[in-house]
Amino acid sequence: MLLPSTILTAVSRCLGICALLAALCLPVVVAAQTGGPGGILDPLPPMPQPPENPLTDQKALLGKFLFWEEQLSHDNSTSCGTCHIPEAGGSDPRVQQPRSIHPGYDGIFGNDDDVVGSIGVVLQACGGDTIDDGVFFPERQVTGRRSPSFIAAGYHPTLFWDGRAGPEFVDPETGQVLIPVGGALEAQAVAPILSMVEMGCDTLGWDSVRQKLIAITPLALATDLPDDIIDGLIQFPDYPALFDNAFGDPEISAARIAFAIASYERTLVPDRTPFDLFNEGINDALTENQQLGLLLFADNCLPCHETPALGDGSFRNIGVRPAFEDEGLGAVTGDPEHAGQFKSPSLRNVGLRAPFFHNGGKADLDEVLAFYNGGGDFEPADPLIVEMNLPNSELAQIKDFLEQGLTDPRVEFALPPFDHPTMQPFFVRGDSNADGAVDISDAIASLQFLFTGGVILCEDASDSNDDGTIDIADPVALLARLFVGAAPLPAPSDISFGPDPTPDSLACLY
Ligand code: HEC
Ligand code: HEC
Ligand SMILES: [Ca+2]
Ligand SMILES: [Ca+2]
Ligand SMILES: [Ca+2]
Ligand SMILES: [Ca+2]
Repeated sequence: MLLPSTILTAVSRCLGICALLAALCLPVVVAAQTGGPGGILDPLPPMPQPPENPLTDQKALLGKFLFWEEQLSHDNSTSCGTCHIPEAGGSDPRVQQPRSIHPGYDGIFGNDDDVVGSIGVVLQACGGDTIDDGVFFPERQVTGRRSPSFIAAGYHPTLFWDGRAGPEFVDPETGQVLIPVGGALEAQAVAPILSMVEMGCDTLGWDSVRQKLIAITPLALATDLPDDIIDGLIQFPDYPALFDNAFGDPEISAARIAFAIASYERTLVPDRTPFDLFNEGINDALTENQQLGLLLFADNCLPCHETPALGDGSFRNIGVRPAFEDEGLGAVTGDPEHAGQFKSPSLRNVGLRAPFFHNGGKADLDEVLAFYNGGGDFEPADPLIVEMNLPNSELAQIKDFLEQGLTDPRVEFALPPFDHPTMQPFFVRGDSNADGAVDISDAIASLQFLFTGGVILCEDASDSNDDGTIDIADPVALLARLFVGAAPLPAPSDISFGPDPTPDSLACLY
């Protein structure tokens, strides 16, 4: 078999720059022979679509509305997109927020098994009463795993870190199998909406979701609507009209919600990374350093990341944490062989997505590479995870390749088709100085804002009494809460982080 030109270029550059790396290049050439005609790997194909849900522009448009629809959560706070943002590599950017921590297996905050999860909803009865969950109450709950990317997820036959969604899609309302194979995106999409951690309340059913969608104005809470959404709203001002456009009649069902969201996700193909351009023969799309990183990646990482998506969706225990803490696939299949196995995800746009792994346990790519270099942190069951013992200079090259070479600029900068509305900012009422706590210093910041020209990032947070204006009554209300034991401030109160439920003209620049 003839070697593709690009890999020859890469190899010769490698040899040219550093003859010492020749030994390293050899196995890469072998790997390259298994690749496609364009270069090292086959180009990213169109996203697979099941025949039962063929992709149409109309369904994808509805899916885009639904994916970014905050009103799809029972408390109007959270859309799919709240936890899955393109600019964050398809994951949740709220990781600096201390409230994003889940206490992990031991239930105790502040130690090694803690997880960087995603902030969801307060555990709540659908009638409105909050429920003390003994962990997060009265705050919002946090998912027990890191939010993975929704972009390129459709290349995996099964979804979630533990593979519990797909390939079959069963209609949650009728129990009928609607898609026997290839329906992982559909199967996944119906889960968060009713989940009482992510978007739902304890007894939420599809009838309530349907009634709500019929009644609301689409994307009424979102701002900066992209052009296709604005055009869509002009033609189809409500959800029945959008469903009619997508499916031929206005009926709203769980299956149709799933079909539409999955269709939208299938339009998001992140195939304009520097790596893709290099693979197409544009040799300077990757810097020489990144090309060397690619060779090292091909040599060390391809067994599990060798698909055009750069993640083969196979399940492995690579030793991120002891398997008993989170059994991953093992808990889904009940097979002890699968204990601690998690899905090898697509690495496209991984540079935008820190922290890493199913527990968000590695803060950056340096930590991920140190992890692989040492052969895992805990006994990896997978024989392919072995000490690599690469020098730091080579780890830096792999990092450069991963971080720069795999980032699609349209994802990073939210350009079409990755453009999207802006979700409501979350804040804590009373927290004028935005340090996460509500105390006397907030009253001072609020007074400085009023009288000495101090700056406030989130005016809504300073509007302690939520009357839509900031004046002396706000620090007074805050001081009453702090020192006279007055009732909690209006939602999102000083004890619960969230969006402003009452519209006003105040700005919140988080
Ligand atoms: C509160 C945050 C949150 C919300 C809201 C949310 N997700 Fe997720 N999403 C997650 C987390 C966390 C996971 C991983 C869960 C696991 O693996 O157990 C996940 C997993 C996924 C995956 C699987 C990716 C893969 O490679 O396995 C997809 C796709 C996805 N979500 C899409 C959606 C859609 C569509 C919605 C809305 C209907 C949604 N998410 C709502 C946090 C969220
Ligand atoms: C034995 C298979 C295997 C090999 C070899 C392997 N990986 Fe992985 N990779 C995985 C699995 C499985 C996960 C998810 C593990 C988890 O979260 O528990 C993963 C996750 C990752 C992630 C985190 C992605 C995210 O979104 O959180 C990065 C980055 C990564 N791998 C890079 C690499 C690099 C670089 C190499 C080579 C040095 C490599 N991998 C080698 C299987 C592998
Ligand atoms: Ca813990
Ligand atoms: Ca504060
Ligand atoms: Ca006020
Ligand atoms: Ca308000």
